[in-house]
Amino acid sequence: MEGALTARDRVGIQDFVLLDETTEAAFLSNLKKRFSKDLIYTYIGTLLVSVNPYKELDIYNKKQMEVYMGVNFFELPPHIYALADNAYQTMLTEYNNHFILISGESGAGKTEASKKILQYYAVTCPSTTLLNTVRDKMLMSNPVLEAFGNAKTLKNDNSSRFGKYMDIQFDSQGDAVGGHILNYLLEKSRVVHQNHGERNFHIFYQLVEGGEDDLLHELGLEKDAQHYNYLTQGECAIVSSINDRNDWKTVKNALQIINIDEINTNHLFGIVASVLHLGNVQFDSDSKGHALLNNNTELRWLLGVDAQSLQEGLTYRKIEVLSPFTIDHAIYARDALAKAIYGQTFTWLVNRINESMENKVRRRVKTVIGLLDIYGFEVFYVNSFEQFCINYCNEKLQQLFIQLTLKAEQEEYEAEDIEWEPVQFFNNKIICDLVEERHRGIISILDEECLRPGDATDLTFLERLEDKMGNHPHFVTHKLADKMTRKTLERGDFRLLHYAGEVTYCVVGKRNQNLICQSKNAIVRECFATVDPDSRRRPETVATQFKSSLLKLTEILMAKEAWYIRCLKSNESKQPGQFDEALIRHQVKYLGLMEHLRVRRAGFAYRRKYDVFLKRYKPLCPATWPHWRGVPADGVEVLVQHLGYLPYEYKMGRTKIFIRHPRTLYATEDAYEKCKHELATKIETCWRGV
Ligand code: AD9
Ligand code: MG
Repeated sequence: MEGALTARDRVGIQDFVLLDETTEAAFLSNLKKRFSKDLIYTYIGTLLVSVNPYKELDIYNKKQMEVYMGVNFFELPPHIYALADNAYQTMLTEYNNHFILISGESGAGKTEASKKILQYYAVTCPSTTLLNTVRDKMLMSNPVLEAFGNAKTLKNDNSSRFGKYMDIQFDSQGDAVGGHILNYLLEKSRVVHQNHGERNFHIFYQLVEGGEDDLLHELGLEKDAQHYNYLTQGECAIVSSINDRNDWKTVKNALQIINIDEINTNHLFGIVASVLHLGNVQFDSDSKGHALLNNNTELRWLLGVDAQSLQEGLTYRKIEVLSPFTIDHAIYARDALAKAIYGQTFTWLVNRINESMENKVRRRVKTVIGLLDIYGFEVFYVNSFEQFCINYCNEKLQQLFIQLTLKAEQEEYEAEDIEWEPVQFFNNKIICDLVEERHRGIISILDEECLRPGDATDLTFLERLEDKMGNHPHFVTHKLADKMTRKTLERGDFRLLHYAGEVTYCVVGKRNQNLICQSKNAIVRECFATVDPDSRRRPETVATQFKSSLLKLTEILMAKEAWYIRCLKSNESKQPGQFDEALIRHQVKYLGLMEHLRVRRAGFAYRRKYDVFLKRYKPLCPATWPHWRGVPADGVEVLVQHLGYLPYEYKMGRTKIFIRHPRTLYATEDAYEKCKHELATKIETCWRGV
């Protein structure tokens, strides 16, 4: 009977914590019910689950933002604005730093989510003209970085090929006054090579398709992507979901807003054009097998570089005397140069963006909210060094999530003597260790092989891996493949059983990519400023640099209060309205959502130190106001009794009160807000005395 349907039946439950049963089937059925009504957001406590709708929903606008401003989390339907607002309000009341970790596999909706959060702060934070200028710059950093750092892959038409952590800086009044970006390992190999069905970075197509005739003429470019080797390998220069011409206009406008002047803008496009010209440089071999440039004309477009030395750089190796390259070497040098130029330009852009977003209002930055949007876990038919780094990064973030939620939560209950039914979960630390452990992990072995003079090859690397890791439960080589997974493996491959699924990595070339920083080619070497200037120390490989940067990132994040958005990909074919149950079940599993739900249900959503809780809420009870003379824990007990908390709703730990459901705290907070105005003067007097 239609009329008898409750809201719960129609739109599902908006917080999984309130589900009648915590089975995977009940979880998926709730998610599916909501998705079919275009309700893509659902909570697990304060964690936000988001399912990619693959269609524009009319829920992201100023009106919606205003609805969510300052409203308690659970009073309105789940929304990304609610999470953004709650992080902001908590920052204001507790004067602490926060970060929002957005995770999920490639194409799940992380980048879209991070943009929506940034828009929310840009629109809803108090503003002045000067502040608005900074906010415009923060917003406009997105189209620029996406043009240079995103590309079409088989998984996502706008896939992030770099990791991004952005701090939004606030002053003591909660005004957004500045921003700062840290970027992580750009997938530079894409500049020179794309797999079938994939593209190079968007900016190349935007320039060629959208660039004004004068500009293209000046840069010696054809108005046709098909003309360029670096743009045609994937055989999909034109993509129906992408409008390169419009995007070109957006990017040019955005460059202006982030203060890149005309001269620098011209230089920037000059470099993009140079990379395309470089890709078209071809080599012939002479009678001795040495490489010769066969097309000299393209070199004149390589701006600012002396053609003679470039020619030598591309065809000769500098040892004591110049020694000629073979064609393979020459192509390698050409591609390495293209990647280096592009990589350096990307770093330069991030630096310029940071300068433009600097806090210039001379108000001290009091707190920050960090937004983390990285490349998602991905598995392709052929997976190489890039996928290894990307998936390792995802593994680290999963580990951080586990540490901050499942593990820390359970340890805290133990430390606080709170009765508790432990929840089992898979801890992926074992896989992180396999990759990064000092002296024993894959990266250490890769380092040793890269820096070992003489006879190291891709296959000796694989042999050393087999020796060291042979028995590891998450590592498989072709020798062990049949036994463990019954799937065969090529001789040059190894397989890792990641938290999110198994990935077969192709070893060939893994060492080469690391060796670029040791290149004998003077120009290539110059472009790699990361090589240690102190030549007595051995240079760091790309993998080791990446490992260190992730370690630093973890430290940055661990010092802040965390909020989580777990993005789920609804289907592989990027279709609106399709809920691929098997695909979603797999993600729910590996993201640990069921475990998170169990911990949340069995546990307590909020906890506060006794003194902090008492200090804030003591005006609500005559016995604790204006001063409580005993120990804070006793004061809190008296206070919550007075407020009518039921025994089930809270527990008293050693140093903190634990509150089971956010509603209880929100009711208390509402009462506090009401009485605050009446007591404003009294509170002030009292706090002065504390
Ligand atoms: V990757 O790891 O960078 O490859 P993301 O960042 O997780 O990936 P992205 O945010 O780029 O995925 O989303 C992929 C596409 O899904 C977008 O280009 C949109 O077309 C679509 N999408 C994602 N989220 C939403 C949404 N909230 N509303 C509508 C969305 N469409
Ligand atoms: Mg992305």
